[in-house]
Amino acid sequence: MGNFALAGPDGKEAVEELRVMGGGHLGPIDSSRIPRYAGAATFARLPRLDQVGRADIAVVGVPFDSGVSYRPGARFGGNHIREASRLLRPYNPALDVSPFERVQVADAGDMAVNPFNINEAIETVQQNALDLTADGARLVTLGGDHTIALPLLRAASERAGSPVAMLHFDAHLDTWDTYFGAEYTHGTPFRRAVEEGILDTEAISHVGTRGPLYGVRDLEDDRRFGFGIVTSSDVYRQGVDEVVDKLRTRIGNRPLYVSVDIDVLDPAHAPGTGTPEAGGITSRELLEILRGLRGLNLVGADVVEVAPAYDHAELTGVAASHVAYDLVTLMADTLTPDHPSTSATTPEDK
Ligand SMILES: [Mn+2]
Repeated sequence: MGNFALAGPDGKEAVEELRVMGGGHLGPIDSSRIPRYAGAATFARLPRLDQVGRADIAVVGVPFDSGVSYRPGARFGGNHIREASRLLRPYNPALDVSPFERVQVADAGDMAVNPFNINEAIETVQQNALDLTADGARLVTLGGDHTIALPLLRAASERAGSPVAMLHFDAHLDTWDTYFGAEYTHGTPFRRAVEEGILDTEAISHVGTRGPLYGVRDLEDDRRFGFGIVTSSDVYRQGVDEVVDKLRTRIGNRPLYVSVDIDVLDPAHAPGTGTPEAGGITSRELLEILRGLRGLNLVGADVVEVAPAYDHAELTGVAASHVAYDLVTLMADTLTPDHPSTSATTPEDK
């Protein structure tokens, strides 16, 4: 019998036999039996949502970049991240968690958003996010440009039943008011979110910001909205542990949304993005900060602004896929808090 990577004569049945199973959950395609580079890509080679019926965590793409102000191309980000995620393995040693065994994780495919009408696209993302979370699933969204964070936050706060805390990893504030008179763009989602009352302004922070602004007023406005700022320089000068302590103190046990604009990374780590800025954090620093969020009530997350046309050697795709993997792991851990650790190692021991 030939092993067909996706659809062969034996179709779905054959593929499901070739998946890693654990904890009663259908896991990734077994890469010891079907090479990692074979077949159509889903995130981490996980099953599609329609193959499992329901998921505890759904990874979903939003191929939309009509809100960008500089280089376009993030509409191709989701599939680029999926392609780069083929090398992810099922056990996350940094957190001592096998996320796909803890809970059912599945790839929900892409939302079909209108590229010619930003307002309609925002409505579609919001409605699709509500539909996907109606049964209690949590979303990790692959962008797409940062415009999509606004409807995703609306859905997250509706599901949480309250405004949500947010950690926003980005080179930029994304709290500007308008561009060319447009209110809904990739540089304005978090000002709109504050105006709409869907963020808990006691617990919102930017991490990794840097680069020139229009004026000091940008920072004054941002502070007035309630944002705390950990700049890229702060991460370098204070270090990951101090930064994590500050962030955790501010967030407490609130429902937390994490939005990762891949341009938070230095262009050396993530060249494939639309508005690159020199002097960014490293992918190691980003992953370490994320891992430091363990135990917080992560209700939703996105990884946005991956624009593969500017990528080299899949650098940006690999970074984004690992970020998404750690976000999935944190969420799986949050959803199974009483799960016994498989070893004596805890993050505190490191
Ligand atoms: Mn952004």
